[in-house]
Amino acid sequence: MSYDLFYWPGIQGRGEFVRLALEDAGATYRDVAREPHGMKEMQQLLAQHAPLRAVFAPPFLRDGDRLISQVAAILLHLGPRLGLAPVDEAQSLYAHQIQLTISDIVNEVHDTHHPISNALYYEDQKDAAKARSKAFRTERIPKYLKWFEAILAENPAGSRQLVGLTTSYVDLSLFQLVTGLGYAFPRTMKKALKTTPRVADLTAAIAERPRLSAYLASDRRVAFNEEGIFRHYPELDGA
Ligand SMILES: N[C@@H](CCC(=O)N[C@@H](CS)C(=O)NCC(=O)O)C(=O)O
Repeated sequence: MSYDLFYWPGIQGRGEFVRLALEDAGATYRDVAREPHGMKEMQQLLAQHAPLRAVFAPPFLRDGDRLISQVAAILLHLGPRLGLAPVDEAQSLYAHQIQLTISDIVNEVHDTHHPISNALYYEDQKDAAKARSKAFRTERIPKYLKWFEAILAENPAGSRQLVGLTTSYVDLSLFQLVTGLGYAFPRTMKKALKTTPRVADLTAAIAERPRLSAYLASDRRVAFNEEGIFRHYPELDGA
């Protein structure tokens, strides 16, 4: 079984949440847009509107004749197939809810550097970005992190995973979220993680998973940069 992942080359972006699941499971997959002529293939798929195959934006996944977009939907599809999802139906839905919440905060992260429009440069919306980031740092990061911390604390099976007994795709996504926030807002996150030790421990443990640590050290893992979702602008971190 091989999957085709479609995502913009040169950034981790939202595609990375999918990539981490594929890599952790040791799945065979093509990262199509990183291949020669792959961008053309991606653009052609974006332009089609066939029933059950219309996608609005990358990332999207091709699995046989299925085309699936939206990170949370892609992971809902992939999770059980990769052995990275709870088997129980209620837990599976709960994992999906958590993943959708991660999509929500990812949108908020994006809006810290592009609060007005994607069509404008960061430099053209810097004042709004500073105001937006201040609220994000002081209100939203603590609220989200405390929510994840409480879920971990209250998991009856222990705080090594968000849902159920074993690691699932949401744990990998929480790792990516916390790592990305640590890149973008290092001052804020250094303080915040002191008050959410379970989130910090989970993030560290995920990075040690054998296939994932090999991936993170490989050149398949694009470095964080100022083109992606998680961007480091010191002025937005209250510096
Ligand atoms: N909610 C979607 C967001 C997808 C999205 O915004 N993709 C970005 C790249 S990370 C994009 O290419 N957007 C184009 C657009 O919105 O016009 C998801 O989680 O997959």
